[in-house]
Amino acid sequence: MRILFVKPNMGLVDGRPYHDRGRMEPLTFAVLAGFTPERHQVELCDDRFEPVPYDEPWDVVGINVEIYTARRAYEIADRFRAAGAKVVLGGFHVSMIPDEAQAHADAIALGDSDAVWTRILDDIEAGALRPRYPGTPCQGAVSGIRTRWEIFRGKRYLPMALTQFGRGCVNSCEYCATGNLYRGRNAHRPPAEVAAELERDGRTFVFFVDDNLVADVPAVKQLCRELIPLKIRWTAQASLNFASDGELLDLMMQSGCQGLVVGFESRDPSDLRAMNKQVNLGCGDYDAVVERIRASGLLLWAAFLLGYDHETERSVRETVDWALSKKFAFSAFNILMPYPATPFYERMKREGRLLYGGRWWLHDDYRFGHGAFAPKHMSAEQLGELGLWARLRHNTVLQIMRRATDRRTNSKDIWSLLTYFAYNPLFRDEMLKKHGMPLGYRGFERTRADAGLVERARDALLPDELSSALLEQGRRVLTRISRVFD
Ligand code: B12
Ligand code: SF4
Repeated sequence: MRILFVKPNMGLVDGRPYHDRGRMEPLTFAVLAGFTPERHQVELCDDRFEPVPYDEPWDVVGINVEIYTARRAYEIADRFRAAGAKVVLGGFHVSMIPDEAQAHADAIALGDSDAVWTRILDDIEAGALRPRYPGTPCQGAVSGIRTRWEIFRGKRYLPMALTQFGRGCVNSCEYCATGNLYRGRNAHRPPAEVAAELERDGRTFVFFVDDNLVADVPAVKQLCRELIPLKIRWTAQASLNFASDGELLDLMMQSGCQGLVVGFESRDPSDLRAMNKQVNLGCGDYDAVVERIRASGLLLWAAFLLGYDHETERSVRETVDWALSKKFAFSAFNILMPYPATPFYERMKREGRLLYGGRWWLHDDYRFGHGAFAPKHMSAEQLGELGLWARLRHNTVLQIMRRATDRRTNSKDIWSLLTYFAYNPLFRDEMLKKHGMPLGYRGFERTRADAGLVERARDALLPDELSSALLEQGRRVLTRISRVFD
């Protein structure tokens, strides 16, 4: 059979497809390709930068659906179904609220779908496709993965290989889709298998996409031991408790860890409690934890969640000032969003605080970066604007330069400095570009993003030409460095 995988875009910016220059390989499809029997022909279309081949004859179209891409995913699904292909939808959003996706698909796959994917293909061949395929539960070991990165050949992504060690998370934060889908469970691949795969493919800069790499500390220590001989560089997402284990931190550094995305989320203990973020509450004073991490030299990507019930305009400003004082390499100031089927979503529903009829991700009037529930001490509009303000304040030219001077982390060596300068302008540009974007394409061909807001924001920042020049320079050098390692 001819199978097409589609990674949908989010929407249109000023009437044209949003073009994300910071896009990463869609790992999902390298994993599913590995579970596709050899007799089938597999192709990938990344809607984020390629035209969708509607006119070609496909037997099966498999589309990944996340909350921000759901509208676009359904548009694509509907067109392929009208043309006669069997459309299968899967991904986080489908797993959280299956009934919505079912209306746009011949079949949906729920949860981890590795082995299930092979069965779906067999059933299509046998003319016995069922509407719904429950995935494998996240228990025991994750086995059988053979990541086929070759499906990305000829396509342009950031120069890093995505892979996954473990799935799920042992925590259950109120707002998080992962915590709810996996219900506090975590399972991982055999560490030696992951290392062998990276070695075989010669991947030298790796991003472990695990929601929380340190969910199983003994396992990740073993992974680090397996990675040491490979002499690669890697990054990952990890919960803050990694910093309390000296042996873990040492092993991470020895095995090539360059930096971590870490969720600080809030500096207010009451809000951390409301989030059910026990893991952060148990880490003690943030200043002391950050000092410990800084001493190791890791680049930190600090993530904050704005909008919990004690949040005020003032607390947002204080959070940004605190982040700046820590000179984090990167910071993400995400606004709290009600993801369906999470306890936070249900609470907002009970309290009558959901906006856009509770289905913001499909609503004509919703725009990327805007709030979708009524916060306690501000309006949803204010929350969106404060989020944008926080990102801008962290990324003015002065602040980017000032943070770069941290000799213990951001400029501790040439690699760190180049990474810092390659990615800061890139993320800044992308963040501005997509703010205010409508989701999906249909009906928005001529809609502009929040032009006024974004233009004002741009004026407050580094001139575009300079940021692009820095970016290109950084990219070129990084590419050269990665060639040396290859
Ligand atoms: C890596 C990652 C990113 C990367 C991007 C990766 C990329 N290639 O572009 C970065 C950091 C840039 C990112 C950004 C964002 N992300 Co993100 N991301 C992830 C993360 C951590 C891993 C994704 C991954 O590669 N998983 C590994 C693969 C193998 O697993 P998988 O995709 O789940 O696929 C399996 C099954 O779901 C299923 N499946 C999936 N698709 C399909 C399709 C078919 C046909 C079939 C049969 C099966 C199937 O089979 C696969 C194998 O078992 C997930 C969390 C997670 N655990 O998945 C969040 C996650 C997907 N992101 C999320 C969000 C919200 C975002 C952002 C909006 C964050 C923000 N505020 O800006 C942005 C926007 C992304 C966008 N769409 O443009 C949410 C989505 C929530 C939801 N309900 O949909 C998640 C679930 C995180 C969370 N806990 O809330 N993200
Ligand atoms: S620690 Fe992170 S991945 Fe785990 S449940 Fe909380 S927010 Fe989700």
